[in-house]
Amino acid sequence: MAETVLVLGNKRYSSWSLRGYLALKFAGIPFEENVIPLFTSDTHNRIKAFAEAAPARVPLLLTEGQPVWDTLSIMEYAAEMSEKESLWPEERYTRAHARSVVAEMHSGFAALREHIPMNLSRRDPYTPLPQEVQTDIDRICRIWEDCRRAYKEGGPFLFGSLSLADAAYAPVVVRFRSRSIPVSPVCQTYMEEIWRLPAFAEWRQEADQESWVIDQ
Ligand SMILES: N[C@@H](CCC(=O)N[C@@H](CS)C(=O)NCC(=O)O)C(=O)O
Repeated sequence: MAETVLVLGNKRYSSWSLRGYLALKFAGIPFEENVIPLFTSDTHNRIKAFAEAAPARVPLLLTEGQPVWDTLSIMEYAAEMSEKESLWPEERYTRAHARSVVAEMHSGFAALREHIPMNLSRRDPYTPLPQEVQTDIDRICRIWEDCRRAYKEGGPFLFGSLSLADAAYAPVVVRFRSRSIPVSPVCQTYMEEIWRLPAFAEWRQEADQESWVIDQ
């Protein structure tokens, strides 16, 4: 097996996998991918076969002969191993702010997740939006707008230059786009920046080639 392997779910659907994948790509860490189809009768066993001690969830990183699981841990590992610039902002409070918005993504937005799962092959408007979904959308737009206002001098991403916060919110960009969610011009511009990222473009190309499609 290669030195570093990232076990992923289907690229069309696996939002957590996309976050882990972008974190490693942003960090410039070379890795092999192993894509496991989700929602099948042997998904559990196929993931478990990589690491009995880890939960049967993707993404799962195998490196240094050991498993690293849960996206936040994979992101932190990527940040520590980054061969390029830091994946967290340099300034201490800005770094804490970035960790806050990543943690909020990791533990929150249940309504958005439930009603608008990531699906890269879907393009149809969702109307009317349930109130709890609109509340999640409004909160995310507030986060993006606050970040863009505070850090716009540093570049086009949430914290100016590319950071793990952008990896965390990339699947939200897919969700908003797939269901034509109306957002402010600032949010729209940010979404376009994420859409154009070379690592994300590669992911989308591979997602398009996946033959296995589910209806969701
Ligand atoms: N908290 C975990 C969540 C990971 C997760 O739920 N992944 C989904 C795919 S996006 C999964 O592995 N599903 C497989 C299954 O439930 O059988 C993380 O942050 O990595």
